[in-house]
Amino acid sequence: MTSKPRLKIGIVCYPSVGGSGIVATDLGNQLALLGHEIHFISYERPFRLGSNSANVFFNQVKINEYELFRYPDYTLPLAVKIGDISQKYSLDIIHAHYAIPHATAALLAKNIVRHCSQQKPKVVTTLHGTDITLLARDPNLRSIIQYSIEESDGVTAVSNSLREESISLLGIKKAVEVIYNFYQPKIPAIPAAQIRKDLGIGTDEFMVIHLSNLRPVKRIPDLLRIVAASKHVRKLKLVILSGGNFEQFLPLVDELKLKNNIIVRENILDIENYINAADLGIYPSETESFGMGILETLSFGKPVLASNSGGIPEVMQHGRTGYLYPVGDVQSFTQGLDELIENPQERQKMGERGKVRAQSLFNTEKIVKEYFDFYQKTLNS
Ligand code: GMT
Repeated sequence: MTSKPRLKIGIVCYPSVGGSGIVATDLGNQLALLGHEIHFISYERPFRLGSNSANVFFNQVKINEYELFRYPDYTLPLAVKIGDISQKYSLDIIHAHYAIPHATAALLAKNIVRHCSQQKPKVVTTLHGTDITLLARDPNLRSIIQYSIEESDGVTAVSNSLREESISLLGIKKAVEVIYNFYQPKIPAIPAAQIRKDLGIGTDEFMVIHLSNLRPVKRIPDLLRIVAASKHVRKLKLVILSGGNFEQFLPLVDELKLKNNIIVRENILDIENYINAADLGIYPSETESFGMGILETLSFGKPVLASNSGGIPEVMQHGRTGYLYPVGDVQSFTQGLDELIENPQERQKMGERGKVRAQSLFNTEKIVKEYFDFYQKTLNS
């Protein structure tokens, strides 16, 4: 960061174990390492945000529950907090991750700041997926999402697929730039053999990994059915690193007689140790604008079976880094799983290709630079 300006950036994101919050946190951390001043704003400390460092600050939004209001409101106190932080630290950029309520609150904050001071922060909004694919279909939310996108100073989407869907679904005129997600794999600190032993997975067993928040869009019942239908089910262990409660799936686990095949770990931070110990990843989602779990799995040289849907084909390639199947095609997923269980050489080749692809297309330095350039472009517009 010799000649580049030091920016002051507010990052507004969800703190929970979801892709958008994780990407926002990693982006903020990386920008801070480059010398920029980063102010996270959310109702809780983001999941992967460590303690405050020299350039990283967390600002919590407090919500009051007034008896007068039947439902507590988050958007207004969020807007006030963004405005306060923006004025106090003279933010250059307010980067809202997820259209609502973050972009909406950021726009309100920008107007408050302009009203009270000479400052003119720019609002950058990153669309992450369900803010478009799910919520923009809701007539109660559609126009506010449309407005929040059109009024942002700069808009990005995490894949071409999401960009196209945003434009066709909302008819927006705003330019939407695609900036892919990135992942900086940490070096596993625990040997694969140790992790497998701790999980109770034998050396002759096959470990499938799945990382997600278990929402309906992830099609967890399909995941369970794929494992249950495998002809190698007796030596299969499915390890789910979950950001949600798995209990709702226990009746199906029982029905499919998978009690001894499933290992669930919640809110895991050292995902690298688990992915590194796995043989393959499965992601049968209804759709993914990108699929962070897929990128994370590829990054450790593991092949992936996933749905041919949304932005997933931009992240991985059918027949090269794993296999893509139509959504819900449990039978084909199972065939692919069995094929790769039986063919370790092919698995290794695919895994290596996936790792190279992850490192070259979705590496941290490249993508963080794209965001920085986008901030500069937006500031100069
Ligand atoms: O995975 C989720 O459902 C959470 C959601 C979120 O907003 O946190 O993830 C979305 O954003 C991620 C980060 O950009 C993408 O990797 C996910 O594909 C996307 N989820 C969907 O499109 C369903």
